[in-house]
Amino acid sequence: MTTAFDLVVRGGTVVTDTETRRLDVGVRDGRIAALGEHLGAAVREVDAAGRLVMPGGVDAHCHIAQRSSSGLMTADDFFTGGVSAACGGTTTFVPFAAQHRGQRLRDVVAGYHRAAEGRAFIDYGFHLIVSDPAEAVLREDLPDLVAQGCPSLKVYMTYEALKLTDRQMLDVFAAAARLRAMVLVHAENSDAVAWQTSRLLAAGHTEPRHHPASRPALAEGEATHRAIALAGLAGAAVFIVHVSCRQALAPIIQAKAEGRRVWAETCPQYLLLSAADMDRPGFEMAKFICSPPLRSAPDQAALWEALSDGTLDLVASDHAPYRLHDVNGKLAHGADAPFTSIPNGMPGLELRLPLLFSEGVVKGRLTASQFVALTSTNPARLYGMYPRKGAIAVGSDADLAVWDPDREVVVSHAALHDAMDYTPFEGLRTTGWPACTISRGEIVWDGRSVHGDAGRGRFVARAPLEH
Ligand code: DUC
Ligand code: ZN
Ligand code: ZN
Repeated sequence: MTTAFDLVVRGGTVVTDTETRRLDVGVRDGRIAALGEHLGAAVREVDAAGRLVMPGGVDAHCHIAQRSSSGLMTADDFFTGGVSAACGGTTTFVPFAAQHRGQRLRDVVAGYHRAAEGRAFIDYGFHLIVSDPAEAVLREDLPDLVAQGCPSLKVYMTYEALKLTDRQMLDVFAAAARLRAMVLVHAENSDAVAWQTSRLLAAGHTEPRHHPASRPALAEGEATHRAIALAGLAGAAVFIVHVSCRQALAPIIQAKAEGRRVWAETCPQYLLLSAADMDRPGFEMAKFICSPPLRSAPDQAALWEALSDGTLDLVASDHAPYRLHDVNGKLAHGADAPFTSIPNGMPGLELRLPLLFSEGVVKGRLTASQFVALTSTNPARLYGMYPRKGAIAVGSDADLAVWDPDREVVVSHAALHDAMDYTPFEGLRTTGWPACTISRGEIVWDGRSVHGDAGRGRFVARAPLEH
């Protein structure tokens, strides 16, 4: 008997960013070949009765095989990070190719391609990080890299080794506008953070618990306003990453009301955790050091509202994996190091979808279609991958998260698949978990085991913005 399909996901409820329907999904040659009721036979079948069938997650912000400016390598590479992402329902991610000063961006990206080839487990792209916008970088490297499928770059307004001046930001924005590239901005006022930090240190407040106070919400709000203003002056599209507080939401709301080309994300840690979570014994506090820092309950409420009303466009993990008990991680400067020298960031690739589903959809803050938009369709659209990614449509890559909406899981790092030694969400009770993850038609996670080899993931050349 000849079979029409390589794979049919049968009897599930397909959820896209716009609709929810009972449909079978037929897959051939890694792509969706048919959608309909009672599709014909397949070589392989996935019984999706009682499941939601959603486009595989697209994580638009994560740090993989990235060396920090102080020389630390992230714990996850393109294999471990990709496996972890897949086990959480994510089938594409876009980590950063991070330039350090003095480097040519083209050489940096070539290095990240080498790190990914032969290791990648899921499909991937690269955002660029520009810390040295030298003339050759803006005039030669950037146009080439955008043409090669990397039409997005991040700039920092803080951190001595990374930050750009306002004038440099204008140069980058202008170059990006010419190339129709998206500029992602880490928005915190560097001088305000430095001033506040020196006051805390002078008072002897060096423990990790003081890290949030050193990076005030006002500093994030001011920088967000400035980034949007500078982007507007240069005619560029701007994306504010890891929005954590009401002060940063305010200028985004205003800019969107004015019809400006401004988009923004938040991350599960800002929705679910607060500075109060740092109240732990000893060095354990360091698990929660990230920048911008964890904020307050009213900020969490404002972020949920901003997800629901469209002020925020997507939820990314900002997976920045530095192990807790590791001299190549949070312990780089010892257990008594001041908060200023503890590596910033926390893991979150695998839990991004389960946490947002449980806290968002199950608790009634988001519809299932909003969940799909925020975790898959919007990032695919904004970063030039739609409808190849982020869609359940004939011709799209067969990237699917087959979701068990009822499965209850108590989060435990022991059950996760990254190369980390902790999760900041340990012990959290969740409802909804991927039953199966399909990447280009291959079942890479069946709810118990991982299937597939390092190197199966492919680079996704992304398209620039349409205008
Ligand atoms: N910014 C990020 O995007 N991730 C980790 C730390 C930081 O400052
Ligand atoms: Zn950042
Ligand atoms: Zn980040």
